[in-house]
Amino acid sequence: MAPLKLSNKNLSQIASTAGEHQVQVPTYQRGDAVKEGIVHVGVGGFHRAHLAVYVDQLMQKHGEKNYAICGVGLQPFDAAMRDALGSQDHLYTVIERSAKGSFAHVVGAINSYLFAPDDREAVIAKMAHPDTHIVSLTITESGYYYNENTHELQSEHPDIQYDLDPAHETAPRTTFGFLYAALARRHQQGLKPFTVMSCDNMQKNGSITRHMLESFARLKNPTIAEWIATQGAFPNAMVDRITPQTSAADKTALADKFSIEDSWPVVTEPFMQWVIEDQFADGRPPFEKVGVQVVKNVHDVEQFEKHKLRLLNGSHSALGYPGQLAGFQYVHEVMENPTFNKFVWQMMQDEVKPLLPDIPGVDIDEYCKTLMGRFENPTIMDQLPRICLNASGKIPQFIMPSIAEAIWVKAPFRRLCFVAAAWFRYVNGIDDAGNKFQVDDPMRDELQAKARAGGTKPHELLSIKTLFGDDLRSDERFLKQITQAMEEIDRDGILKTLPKYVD
Ligand code: CS2
Repeated sequence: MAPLKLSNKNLSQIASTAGEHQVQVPTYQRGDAVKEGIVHVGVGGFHRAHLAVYVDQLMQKHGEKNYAICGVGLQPFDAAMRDALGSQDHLYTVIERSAKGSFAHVVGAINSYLFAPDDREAVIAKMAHPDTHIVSLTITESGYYYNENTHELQSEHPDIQYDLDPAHETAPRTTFGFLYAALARRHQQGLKPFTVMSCDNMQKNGSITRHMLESFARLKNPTIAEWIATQGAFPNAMVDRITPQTSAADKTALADKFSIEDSWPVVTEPFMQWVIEDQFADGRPPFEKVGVQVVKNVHDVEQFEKHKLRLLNGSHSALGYPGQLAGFQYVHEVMENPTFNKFVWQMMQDEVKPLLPDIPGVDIDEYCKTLMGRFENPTIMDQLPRICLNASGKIPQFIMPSIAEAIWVKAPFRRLCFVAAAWFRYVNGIDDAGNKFQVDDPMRDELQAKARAGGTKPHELLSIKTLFGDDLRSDERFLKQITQAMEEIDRDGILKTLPKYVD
């Protein structure tokens, strides 16, 4: 049977006449029958496999009608998502893959989509609308303009400077420009501020969002800044679901196996987790009904964040940069190499785990074992270039804090240094076989210039103040270990060096 184009009209037929496998479809009301209580900035694969899936379950199983999602794209490249979703009534398919097989379900939680470059005012108006209670974000680390060294807003950044200009108040570029404009309007209209809910992979993501937005607002209007500071809410959260980039083969497989024609499905793993602080300024959906861990204590969220960022994302970095230099393409392929497999396990067990706090009810060894299984999942085809993307926002979050703490308590960190050294090598964009690859990073030019100037010495790269604090640069033990790893990788390549870092 020819695949059916995903659309409201075809939904029931898709459910009843799917190909080899059954497909679940939304049977809840959408469109004007629901309110769009969440405006989400940055609709990529992760959002569509995570928050939107939780909201879909609330709508499907619990009759939720006040928190459908309006997606927002701020970047020119978001035009592709606008067109894909727009062509299929904002429906899309989530394909979960594991050894047990593939399961597909159609998600209807995204009710509409606004592309800011088309109409910036429409985005501000939507955020300011009384039905909007939450503005959620997956804008990646670089979207926060956070200076890792000073912990302040990069207020001199040209994008921020542009948005601070009163002439651009109704046509901003950055997330903070939009949030500010919409909040100022709500203030003027006597509404409550919406909750700003970061779903990005950053330690203290909520607190950072608060600090950055308040700093931005202070530079615009102290009264609004004060209102945000006292009335606003910025929950911290740990978010987790491995979501590779969708490939052409994924679309074909969906058409062949499930008879669905979807311009942009999402492939993901069965596992999903979200731990969020219960801090909301203007109400929230009953997330706990669909398995979200909503916790009262910010300290608890921070512990979960720390575990996840340092164990999961840190290990991804350990597979990503060295793996790509060694010529691998996918995470599971790197895991199939016995030396890499041991390396990642030993890095987690011997260097990362000892620095982490105990969380009541969490068995950290079980957590690490589950991670190994998730990394080994061959069915999701998680691409190393995805893992390596935007490293300047990742390594300072996922690897450097473990090194800094290990220095402090005099614990081992040579494997972590190997990963940092591999990244320093990676920024040159040439693998161990001499093949060039694309380095996708907002700081690429600066990183490459420093890497060239520094050769096998780390000092030049470590002098980038927005990424690395001063402490690392002056620690002899760290400098010795990272220099050694850089020299070894330069001389022998990753695959010959790696065994030296495995017991
Ligand atoms: C990955 C994450 O991009 C990365 O560095 O480690 O996208 C990872 O897949 C997610 O955080 C999993 O929750």
